[in-house]
Amino acid sequence: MPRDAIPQIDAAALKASISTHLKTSLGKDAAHASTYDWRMSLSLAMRDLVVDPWFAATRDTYEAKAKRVYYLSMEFLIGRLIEDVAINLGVEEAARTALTDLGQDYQRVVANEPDAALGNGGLGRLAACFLDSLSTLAIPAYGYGIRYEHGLFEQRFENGVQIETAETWLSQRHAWEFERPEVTYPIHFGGYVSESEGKAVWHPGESVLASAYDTPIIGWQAQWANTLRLWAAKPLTLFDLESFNRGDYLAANAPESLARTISRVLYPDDTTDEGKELRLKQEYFFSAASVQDVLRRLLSEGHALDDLADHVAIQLNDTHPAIAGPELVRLLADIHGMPMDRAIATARACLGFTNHTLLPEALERWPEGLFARILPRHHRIIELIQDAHAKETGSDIRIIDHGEVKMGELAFIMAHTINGVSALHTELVKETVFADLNTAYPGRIINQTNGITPRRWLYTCNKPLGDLITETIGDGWQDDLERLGGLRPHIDDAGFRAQFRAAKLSNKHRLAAWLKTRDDVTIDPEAMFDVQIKRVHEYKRQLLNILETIALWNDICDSPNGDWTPRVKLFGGKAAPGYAMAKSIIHLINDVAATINSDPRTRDLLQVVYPENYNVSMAELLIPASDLSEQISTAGKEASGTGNMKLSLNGSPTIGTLDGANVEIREQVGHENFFLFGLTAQEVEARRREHGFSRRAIEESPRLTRVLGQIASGVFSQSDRERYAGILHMLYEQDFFLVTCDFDAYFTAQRAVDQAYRNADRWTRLAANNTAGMGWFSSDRTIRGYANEIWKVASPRAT
Ligand code: GLS
Repeated sequence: MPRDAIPQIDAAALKASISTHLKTSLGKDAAHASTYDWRMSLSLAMRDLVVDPWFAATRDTYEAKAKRVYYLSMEFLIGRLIEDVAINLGVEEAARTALTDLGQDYQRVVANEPDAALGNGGLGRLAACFLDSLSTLAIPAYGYGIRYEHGLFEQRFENGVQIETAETWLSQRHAWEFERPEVTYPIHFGGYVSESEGKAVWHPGESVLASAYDTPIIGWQAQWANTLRLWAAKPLTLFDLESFNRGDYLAANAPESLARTISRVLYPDDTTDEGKELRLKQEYFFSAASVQDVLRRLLSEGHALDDLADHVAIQLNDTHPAIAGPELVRLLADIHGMPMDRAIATARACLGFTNHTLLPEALERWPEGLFARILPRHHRIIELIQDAHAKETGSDIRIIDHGEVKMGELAFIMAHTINGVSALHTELVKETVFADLNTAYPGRIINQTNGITPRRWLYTCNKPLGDLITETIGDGWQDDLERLGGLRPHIDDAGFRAQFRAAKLSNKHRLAAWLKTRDDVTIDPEAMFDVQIKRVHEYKRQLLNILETIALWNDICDSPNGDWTPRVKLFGGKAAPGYAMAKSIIHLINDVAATINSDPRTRDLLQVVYPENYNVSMAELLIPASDLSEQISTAGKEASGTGNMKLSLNGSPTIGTLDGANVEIREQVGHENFFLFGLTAQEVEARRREHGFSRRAIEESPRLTRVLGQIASGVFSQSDRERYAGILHMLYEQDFFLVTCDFDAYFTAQRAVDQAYRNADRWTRLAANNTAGMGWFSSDRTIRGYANEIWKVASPRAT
């Protein structure tokens, strides 16, 4: 590795660079600079340091003619970058000192950066962790996505009800990106297709321009940097001068507003498919721009299109970019003249597809009429793909079926490899959503269990624990996480356990202080911090958690002198704006919080806290401070989960079901260090078929009956008996996610947690065994799996 590419900079040099940027890039003098000005100056000074390793990586890739990975994703949930970049460059101390010398507080400056929230949840954050690992492993790669003007909405609570407002991260300059005005591609929609001399010609109805913005993604110790290329939609013609001259100003602006709409806002839901025309346009917009970019690069390097798969691996992050398949076929066949059959085979040889969910409502389907109107040529190409598939396999599975274009089938048929995201999920993919296609193409589905980057999710966000780990087993675990196993022998050492406890406690104090400052909420760091942070969805069962909270409250009130374990139940997460049931669950949690938190009988024993606007930065505070990780989804529904990995890695044991990656976490950390409860995926399926199962479960549980009675009688809703009628009706009549059936088992498991927590020493062993056992869940391991088994790529730096 060219170590000389790694920037060497001390505090004095960094300070000089920050001052120069303040003056020449921000146009401010220090006396009048705002926190924003300092933050931008620091970011630009650090961005300068990223450029050399970035160039070196590009040079090495070109020289080695290395194969590149192209990760196509509608979402990249990045969060803040300052600390991430500082840590990877190894300049955090220098930055701290430089800012202090300049009279500024590093932490305040860091906190000024808005989260880049270009994603909804796990799927988008996974993409961000993958970028981190790709750079750390020095694998040549591009992330391709959309430069949304507005990221995921901001959440407020008004009387407990979620209110959404637009997010505005781009109202300030984005410090990390480089605009590439020269990298643009026209993207077409609509119109019609004509044939001349056996060649199809697409006459589009409207067109926009995709314009590139590049953010360098620096890897661990600045050995390598890849590019995240985000596309912004711009008008092909900025302005309709003729309309303007006629005085029709609205019409004059039409081309611009049409184009800007496409990259304006992130769809705020990842588990339901809204089937909206704009969404299809977004998907095609970024897929088409990316694929054109890939081919341009390939040709500029002098490669032949026939050899595409030797140089290019395209990964489809869920079905959202599935249209990249037909687009690639269109470019190869229509534009470059490749015979259709060969174009299809050539495209397939470089496409991989990751499935991230079994929820049927998330599997994208488009009304055929809409699809054909917006993408007439692709509609025809998909028919040809379908014919080729039928010929090849003799299977009658159709991509276009009953008037719908099915993107799951399209992505599957166009990919050489399909992967699930945890062992259980992959088996269920084979048995359920893609059972028929699995028979038609045996062996095409493989597993790649998700992972998380330990740089952000331990080393950076949890300094106390990181320091203890380094002190105990030495450096090097940050990019070789399996070394955490070396902690195991130390867990028997009382001194180590005391330090482990102290690290956790200091993180809890930090969270408590933050809550006090931001929300004026007081929590006791000595209490157990019981944390459920994730999108709010029925299948994730925040409802189960809050019902158990009410039952616990009842029990404490009934036996005030019992040996109770003080708990703070922390919730964090947003509901999709159109998801009424999820919003009602949020309302209930907030209502229960208001009631319980003001009860003097239980004040010191039970508290419910739901800070507004959960995001990546809040996760970085909550995760290190957590004692207990709630992973309580209905078995068979959570494809993997990644929050489960972050919490366990940070010494927070799981209470959870046998779902997603929980299964593998439990294997790795040891069954005795995991609080298991609930029906298995198979039992869930069987139970659902039993008539009246939820009524029976409620009848059989006096605790649950009482809780539901309290909600019905308005105990938590100022006597409003109607407020939660929807939730109650759902639980009694349907309960698709089996909240009622798992209630008692969950309550019992929670009491086992209480008991374990009361023995501080025993709990520390549990927590430390979680940290020690989580090495396998580094996203470096996951990316190695993709690189070897799907992409067939290696680092040009590999010796
Ligand atoms: C998701 C799943 O719901 C998560 O279980 C999974 O961890 C994540 C990344 O694979 O993908 N699928 C989805 O549509 N949104 C997700 O977060």
